[in-house]
Amino acid sequence: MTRAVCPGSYDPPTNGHLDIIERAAALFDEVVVAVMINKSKRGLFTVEERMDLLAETIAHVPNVRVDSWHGLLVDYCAQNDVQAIVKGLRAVSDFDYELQMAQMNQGLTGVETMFMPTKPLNSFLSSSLVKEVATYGGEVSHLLPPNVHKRLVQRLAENAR
Ligand code: COD
Repeated sequence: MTRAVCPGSYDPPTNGHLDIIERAAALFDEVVVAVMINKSKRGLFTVEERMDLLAETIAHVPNVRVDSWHGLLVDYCAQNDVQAIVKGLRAVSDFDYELQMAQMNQGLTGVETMFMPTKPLNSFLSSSLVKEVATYGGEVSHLLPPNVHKRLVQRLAENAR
């Protein structure tokens, strides 16, 4: 059985994330979407909320499940029999940092990273830009799964009170 992980912050998940997860699911027997916990970074959504959003978003893909992890990604892979890390690449700027992480991870435990080019439609798309645009009232519904958009609008309204 081949198992891959799509790790990330997912604060919140975007159409770019969803596309990579769906395409990875077509290549591996099982894909785990791992919300990586960074205790020094306070997100707009809690880890549990992100996991719920992801689970709703990928409910139509049977071989995908959601998990979370605090610590090194390579340790998650070793403890969960994960053979490959799948990352989406938006631009050359992503590649610089992603290459470093892939080489570090490969050196640590031998786990391989596979890069998947994003669809051109999603190449400018990041969780942080979406949050910034939405905070100032910009239209982002076309960039997010509908459940995520709904929760984002709610959360920004709660925070503005
Ligand atoms: N199109 C396609 N793919 C995309 C898009 C898009 N528009 N946006 C994001 N992605 C992909 C990228 O592959 C990205 O890596 C992934 O989705 C997740 O994106 P984010 O923004 O949610 O998450 P990041 O980039 O903050 O995640 C970084 C990690 C948490 C994966 C990384 O820091 C990590 O592995 N941390 C664990 C600790 C560790 O092991 N550190 C040592 C690393 S060598």
